[in-house]
Amino acid sequence: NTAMLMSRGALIVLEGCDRTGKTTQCRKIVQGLNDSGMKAKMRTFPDRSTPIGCLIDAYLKKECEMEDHAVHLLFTANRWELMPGMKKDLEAGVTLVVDRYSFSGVAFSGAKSMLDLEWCFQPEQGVIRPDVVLYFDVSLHEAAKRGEYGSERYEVRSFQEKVAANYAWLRTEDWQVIDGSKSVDEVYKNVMSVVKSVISKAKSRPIRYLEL
Ligand code: Z5A
Repeated sequence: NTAMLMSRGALIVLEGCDRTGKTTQCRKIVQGLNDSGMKAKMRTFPDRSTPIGCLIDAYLKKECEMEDHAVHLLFTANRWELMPGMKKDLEAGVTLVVDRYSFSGVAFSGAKSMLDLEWCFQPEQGVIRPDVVLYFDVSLHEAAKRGEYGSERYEVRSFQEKVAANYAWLRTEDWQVIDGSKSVDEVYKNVMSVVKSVISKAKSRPIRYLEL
């Protein structure tokens, strides 16, 4: 019937500082939805598989240097290049579960002294607006216990503190704070109840776009 044809997938974004469990939960959510017969796919930003993504990968691994504004725009361009495919999926009824998105872009670049948060947000305007942002809250102290920070750029405690403050600046009514300090299974249970209600609400709502 027409209602079925028109129902779209939901855009579900997971955000948070390092080691808060985003990737673990993204995988579990997609698996859980697929197991219950729902169409869902995982997406990760940065997507290191595209030509722009290759430049970002080299930058994060400190294989090259790049000017702060320029690399910020590459992270954003990496989202824009994937927008047509994501829109197509949503329109085909596929729910997208996304590991980091525009908010990482603003929170991380904005933690650099030269970049202003509003400036960082400008080029993100017009990307598809998430139906929900699940913000994984874990104290930096707790997160650090999950393993030493790696060797990639930004994996430094003082930097992560600034990132956390920037996330607070970005928070809107689209956000749901998830207590990521609980066990993997408890977090999954809490997250899934939000995800299911968001998917059902998104079905009849048109796709919206991000604005400042
Ligand atoms: N970046 C940017 O600057 N601009 C942008 O636009 C975007 C990103 C999109 C690369 O990201 C960097 O790019 C990132 C932001 C910046 N910089 N940093 N730093 P990335 O996605 O490749 O970074 P990350 O390294 O994803 O992963 P992560 O954030 O560190 O981890 P996570 O996904 O949140 O957590 P996890 O991999 O699921 O789990 C981490 C560990 O904790 C692992 O050993 C798990 O087994 C364990 N874990 C997970 N859940 C639990 C619970 N509940 N309890 C105990 N232990 C747990």
